[in-house]
Amino acid sequence: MARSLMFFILFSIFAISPISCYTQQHPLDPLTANELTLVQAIVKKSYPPPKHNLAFHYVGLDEPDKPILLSWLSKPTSKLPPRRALAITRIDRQTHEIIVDLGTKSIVSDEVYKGIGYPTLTPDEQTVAIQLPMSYGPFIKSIQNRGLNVSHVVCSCFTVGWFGEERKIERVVKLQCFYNENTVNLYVRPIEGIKIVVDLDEMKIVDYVDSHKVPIPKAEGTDYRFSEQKPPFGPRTNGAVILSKGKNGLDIDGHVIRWVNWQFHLAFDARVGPVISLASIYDTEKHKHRTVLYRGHISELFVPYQDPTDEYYFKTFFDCGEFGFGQSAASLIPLADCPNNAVFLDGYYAGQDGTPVKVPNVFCVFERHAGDIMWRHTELGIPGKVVNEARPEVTLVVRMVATIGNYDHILDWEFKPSGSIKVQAGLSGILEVKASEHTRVDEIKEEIYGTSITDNTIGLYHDHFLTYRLDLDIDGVDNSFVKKRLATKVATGKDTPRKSYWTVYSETAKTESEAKLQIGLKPSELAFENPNKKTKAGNNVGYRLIPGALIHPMLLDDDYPQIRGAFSNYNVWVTPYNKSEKWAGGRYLDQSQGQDTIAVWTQRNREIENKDIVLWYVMGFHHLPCQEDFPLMATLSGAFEIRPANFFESNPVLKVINSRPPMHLLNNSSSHH
Ligand SMILES: *[C@@H]1O[C@H](CO)[C@@H](O)[C@H](O)[C@H]1NC(C)=O
Ligand SMILES: *[C@@H]1O[C@H](CO)[C@@H](O)[C@H](O)[C@H]1NC(C)=O
Ligand SMILES: *[C@@H]1O[C@H](CO)[C@@H](O)[C@H](O)[C@H]1NC(C)=O
Ligand SMILES: *[C@@H]1O[C@H](CO)[C@@H](O)[C@H](O)[C@H]1NC(C)=O
Ligand SMILES: [Cu+2]
Repeated sequence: MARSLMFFILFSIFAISPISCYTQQHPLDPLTANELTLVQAIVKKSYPPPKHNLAFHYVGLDEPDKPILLSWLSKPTSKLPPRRALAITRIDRQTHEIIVDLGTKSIVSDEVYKGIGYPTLTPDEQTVAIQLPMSYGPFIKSIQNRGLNVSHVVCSCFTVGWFGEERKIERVVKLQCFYNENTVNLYVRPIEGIKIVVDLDEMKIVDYVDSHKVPIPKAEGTDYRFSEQKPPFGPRTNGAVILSKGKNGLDIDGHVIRWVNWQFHLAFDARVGPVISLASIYDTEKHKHRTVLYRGHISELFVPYQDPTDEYYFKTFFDCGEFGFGQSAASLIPLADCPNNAVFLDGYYAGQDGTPVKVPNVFCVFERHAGDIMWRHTELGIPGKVVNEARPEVTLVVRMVATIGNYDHILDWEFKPSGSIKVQAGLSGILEVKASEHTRVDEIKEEIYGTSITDNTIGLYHDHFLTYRLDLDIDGVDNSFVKKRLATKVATGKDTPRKSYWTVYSETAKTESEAKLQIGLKPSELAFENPNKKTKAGNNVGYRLIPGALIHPMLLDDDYPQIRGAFSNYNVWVTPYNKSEKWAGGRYLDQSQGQDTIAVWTQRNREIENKDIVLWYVMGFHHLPCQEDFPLMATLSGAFEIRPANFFESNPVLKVINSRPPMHLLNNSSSHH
């Protein structure tokens, strides 16, 4: 590999030094197409097909241990930390975890995973599996019996979950099929009454039952392509035209992104999509970059549907672990998914045979001029004088969209000059629906587990629990989690007419159990503080969590899906850093039994005070479908933010310098500062 021949002119984005130089490869860079090919070659050499049945389910960077990376960053040399890949493979019906050293081109370790659960499905095996019914006699007969044409049937793979069975030995999925005649919106036209189970390792149908018929919802009004719409049209909007053109202050150097006062590393991962590392912010008073986030990414998404009947009960999905957000990423559409000033980046993941697959435009990075106010004040209190000051909010957004079957998940990381990082998730795409005999709500007598959204169509109730892993390093590695509880106090003094006021009780969480919180129920502020660094006023340097899109689970604790998705039991968890604790629902989600969730890890109740700690934040939605979600839903977004709180000595954007917007876009030269 070229890596060993490379020259490095080194610059640490995490170091104190503001000097910026060119880096050829950063230790956190995702595997390149060449590196993926190398992993493929090395593993194939040990398990040559066709002698061995070999499939790659995940290949990604096995990033250096944090202490090793931090020490390299503090004193970068031309000798990079060892560059390694993790390959999760299925070889002859067993799951292998293979670590490959890309420098020595050798396998460092190869362990068979004998525990519960299976790796992420590959897109390739799903493509093959959904074709099986098309040549399966009983299925063709079922379709003909319904008066349908097989050439308009498409199927989709659904993971089967776990419902208290003894350990399963087969890696199976269920297929559900849809009718896409006269529409591309297949998901709203399910063919009910057919159960198809496929063994993915054998790649054959192992169970088939045709139990009943339900009319297929009509195609009319389901297509969402502009070319298929009929009048009346509208509303008319200005589309994606925005004021500011060009790259602005954005500097993308390999995977290192610098913008205004932020710098961070952006990597693509097949399982979770965007990974933000080493985010630090420049402090103009201290003349240095200060660390905020060592590593942040979505960890898991749990989507339990609420129809407990035989055909739908198993729909309790884990989209990152079962399907992979990165390998399900869509290519972003310029001027629609991202504005005209966006810069697009590509991503690579390993296909099932190990060959790199390119996802063009997997990320876009753009400066956002949302028209919001960063800060302002009008002062009318000074006689004979009006002071009117305002500054526009300008931010940087990193975006990826993961499309898992019917749903589109828009993942945004937004960096604000004020020091905030806003993490937003948007949902769009198509509802999961069930066909029904009924055309109107008033005909329905039985429980339908959803909303009747159009003729013969029920949008099923479900939840989206998104959990994020944020390894915060607030101005240093060791931090504490401080709960600032607000409580009403009775005013007793004789010198006040007030009966009450509120005050704050701070409590530092000593162990993991003290950091498991359902929030939104009682007023509190949650802070991540560096107890080893103080402001001039004597406060601990810190960041605060601004929660959003709060959600609490509704299933019983001992219900099987909830055991598997136990990370949704709390909105906030704080754990001590452990490199292998990345996936809140476990590494092997397909048919998992909750054996490896954050609820299990935290039973150790480890100490978290003044340690390298990790925040896990769960946000989401109880989705009670409505008619506007049909035939395709407008984006529903939720977000949380981490925001400086006693991190800076004072407002860090007081002295912001805004450059003028391009003159040719202004009619009047009235913009000034
Ligand atoms: C089924 O659909 C295909 C493709 O549209 C068409 O060519 C074929 O004639 C149809 N078959 C029947 C029996 O309608
Ligand atoms: C890291 O986490 C894994 C999984 O919870 C655990 O098995 C391992 O012992 C942990 N390592 C340390 C050093 O705590
Ligand atoms: C600004 O200029 C454009 C192009 O010359 C013109 O179409 C538009 O009406 C003007 N807007 C205003 C508010 O004068
Ligand atoms: C904007 O341009 C118009 C037409 O030239 C002029 O009458 C007006 O005074 C200008 N306004 C400002 C604020 O410069
Ligand atoms: Cu939903």
